[in-house]
Amino acid sequence: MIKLKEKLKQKIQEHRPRTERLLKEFGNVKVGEYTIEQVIGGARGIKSLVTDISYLDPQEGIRYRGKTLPEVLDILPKPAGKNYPYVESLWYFLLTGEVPTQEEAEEVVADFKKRRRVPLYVFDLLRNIARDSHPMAMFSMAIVAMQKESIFYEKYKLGFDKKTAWEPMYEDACNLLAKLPVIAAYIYRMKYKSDTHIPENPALDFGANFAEMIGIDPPYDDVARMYFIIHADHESGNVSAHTTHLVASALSDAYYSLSSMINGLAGPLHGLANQEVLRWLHEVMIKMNGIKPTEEDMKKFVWETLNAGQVIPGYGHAVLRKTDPRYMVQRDFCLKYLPEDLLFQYVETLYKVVPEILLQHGKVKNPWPNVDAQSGVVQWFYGLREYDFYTVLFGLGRSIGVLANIVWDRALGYSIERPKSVTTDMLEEIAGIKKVS
Ligand code: CMX
Repeated sequence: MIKLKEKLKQKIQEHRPRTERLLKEFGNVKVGEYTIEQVIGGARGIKSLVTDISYLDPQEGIRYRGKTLPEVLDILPKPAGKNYPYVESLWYFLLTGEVPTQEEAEEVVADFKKRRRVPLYVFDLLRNIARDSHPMAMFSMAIVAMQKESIFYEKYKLGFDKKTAWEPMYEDACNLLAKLPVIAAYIYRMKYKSDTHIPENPALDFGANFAEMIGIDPPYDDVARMYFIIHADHESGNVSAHTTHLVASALSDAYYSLSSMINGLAGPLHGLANQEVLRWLHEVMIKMNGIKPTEEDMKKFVWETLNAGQVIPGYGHAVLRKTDPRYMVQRDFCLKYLPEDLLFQYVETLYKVVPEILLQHGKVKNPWPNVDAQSGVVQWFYGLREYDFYTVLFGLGRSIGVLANIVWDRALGYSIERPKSVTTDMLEEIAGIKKVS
């Protein structure tokens, strides 16, 4: 058993009594109250999920295991000579809450390499899907196709044991996560690089192997690590994390759960927004004949989009009320490595004009940019320009957090999800405007 799994086992044993005590002794203590607006409005702000892996503060943004993103990027072990941490070290950190030593991180790197081989039938399947399918649809299908590999499912058939169910879930999560960069790179090269492929490199870690298989030279390996790490988790209520948790709560295995997550992430109000930002920017670029717009020009384009009843992709958030720190990490990266890049200049001009316009527009609760407003610029600069692939990158990163979460879901024996619905008549009665007969 590698050190990560031993440590996780110890952490689970330490944590279980806390959850058990809360349930047994304090189960009927009120957490909060909620309103009709929250019931109709997507359960916004209703506290009904538990995770210790990350927490999203509306003002400050995301913390993983209590640490801000700059802290996480600073403290986790990195490959020799690289600026960004091993993705595998984040996996260790999210699962255990402890920063791995270099040796512990590299043990996970070695473990993931052993789990990387993708069954041939996955490539056969991908080759038989219409080539113009969206890469997120391909990614989702490839993941669910591997369901027959699930160790959790096999163990379940022998008899479900609530106390040990986390172990096969952990094995599935590691097996699946290790394979995702290989699958994503295959989809990318098949769709956009004339179906030519680059074999995986057993010498490389998660991020670097993905970069090489995609066909982009260093420092893109560091870009990939940074990207995957900052997209990994955003507590449990967003569509991708919640979907994974919901599906897994029925004791569906990691393959079913993660495939569903990818489907949720593919929505334009969620992960697909990174693709939509680039599409929007390119429409502006065409209108500007490639010249950098003035702030006045940019204001005009933003108002045109709003007046057409469309959202400004990459702006707004259901929880955040400040600029997303994931936006800032990437903005700092751009200021350091590509300050003169034209696309970055476009995004900077947007940052200057959009918040004020959205405030004037008067609908949004948060006029500030989210992660998706900035992420495509970095990818575009380093040569990954097929922007309908960007949400696959997001999906790869998000898999780290949501898989860590469902391992803990099984460790703590969380229940099958089943919120209650009401009818409109009932809401009208609660509001005091109608009597239900
Ligand atoms: N441009 C224009 N209008 C916007 C807007 C934007 N960027 N963001 C929100 N609004 C509108 C909403 O559509 C809503 O309008 P209606 O009342 O007509 O329905 C109103 O402002 C209030 O919305 P809100 O409470 O501020 O935001 P929500 O919690 O409902 O939605 C989000 C959050 C992210 C879906 C929304 O801000 C949005 O659509 N943003 C653009 C898409 C985007 O960038 N998504 C990525 C989010 C990050 C991620 O998950 O990847």
